[in-house]
Amino acid sequence: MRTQVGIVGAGPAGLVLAHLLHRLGIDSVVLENQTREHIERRIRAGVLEHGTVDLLTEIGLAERLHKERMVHHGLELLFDGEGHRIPLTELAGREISIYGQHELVKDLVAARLATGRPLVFSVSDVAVSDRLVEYTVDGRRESLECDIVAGCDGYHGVCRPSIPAGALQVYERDYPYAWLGILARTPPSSEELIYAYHERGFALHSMRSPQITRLYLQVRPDENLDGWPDERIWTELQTRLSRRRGFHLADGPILEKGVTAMRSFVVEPMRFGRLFLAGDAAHIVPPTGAKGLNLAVADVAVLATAIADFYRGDESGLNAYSERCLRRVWRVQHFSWWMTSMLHRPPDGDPFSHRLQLSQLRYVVGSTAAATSLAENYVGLPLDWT
Ligand code: RFL
Ligand code: PHB
Repeated sequence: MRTQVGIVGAGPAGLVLAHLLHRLGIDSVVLENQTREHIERRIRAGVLEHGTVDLLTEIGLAERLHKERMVHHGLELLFDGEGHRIPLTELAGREISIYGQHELVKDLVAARLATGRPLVFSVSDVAVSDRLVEYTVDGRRESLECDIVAGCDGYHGVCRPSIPAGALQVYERDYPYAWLGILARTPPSSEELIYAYHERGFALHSMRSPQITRLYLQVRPDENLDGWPDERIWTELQTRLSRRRGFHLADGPILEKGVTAMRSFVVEPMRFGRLFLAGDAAHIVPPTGAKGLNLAVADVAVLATAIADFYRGDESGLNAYSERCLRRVWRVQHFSWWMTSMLHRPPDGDPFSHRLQLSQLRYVVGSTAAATSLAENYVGLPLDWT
């Protein structure tokens, strides 16, 4: 089989890239190692930047998103028992949207299938070289020749490891904590997201819809879910989200539970020959800034334009791809690391760090300049930001 662009991975990066290319008249084949059901049920991100929504709208993929999203104009920082609202839209001129990543993936899969172009699920033993992707499907070994391979297969994918060691520089940082996340059938207890700094650890109140709440707790990196029966989760959330005046966290049946590791990770360059890495395959941010999905979309917006130029005989976009993406990647890395460090309790409970964190939080909520900086990064810098 032959195609112009072989796309490995049907997450947000791979599927949005496939659409952008289709609109530019460029053919692609998308290969995914999971089933359609699996990727459409996988609970992950929830916050879409304004620029991400604009791009999806421009390419006709946002019809259901506009009907079902929850538009937010602010968020709350909670510490010392008091909540402080950061008015995002007032400070940064843009809003954010709450829309589950799995809902977006459903929309993207449906739109891809409607084009009639290949999206192959349940592939296995994927092997990637410069311009060739080999894989097994239904017991058959297949070869896909391409001009370009897009490695959109996430952090645990095969594309990045297929690049010879030594060709990539790796930058990474692990954090001494993780997030225990739950999805609960109960209406959100607040209209906006609440990021809470508490002496027992960070907690986050988020949501997916007027009926579904998404909540997170800072836990140890090796935390075992068996030690967290539902009752303990609710008690801990109540404690960390409590405040001096008037707040009640509504509980309800827990629909999903999971522990997510926290990591900052970047490889440079995001390219090896004609293999281009995009999204989580090239970089991971801790979830505190709500940036991973948005960064994946920003990468493929740059890649699609560069590929279109390539087919017009101009390789300069492909040559500049990595550098252009990495500028945004590092800005977002810094923001995500900063939010993470400000809001999580170090495991040793170091009192010096505690005082620095409180001081930083008071500064952010007390200074319009500091709050504006948070707001500008949180709602997302423009897609063409360099
Ligand atoms: P994905 O979504 O991991 O997609 C990669 C796809 O590749 C497939 N795959 C393979 N396919 C073929 N062959 C192979 N060998 C393959 N190996 C893997 C996988 O099955 C998958 O379908 O990467 P992509 O597209 O780069 O998208 C990145 C985002 O998914 C990720 O950054 C976000 O989910 C991160 N994230 C958040 N991002 C936000 O922008 N806002 C948020 O609010 C937010 N919250 C979060 C998050 C991630 C979380 N977890 C669970 C990691 C909250 C959490 C808890
Ligand atoms: C989510 O709703 O899953 C979510 C929201 C904000 C974050 C991370 C995750 O920073």
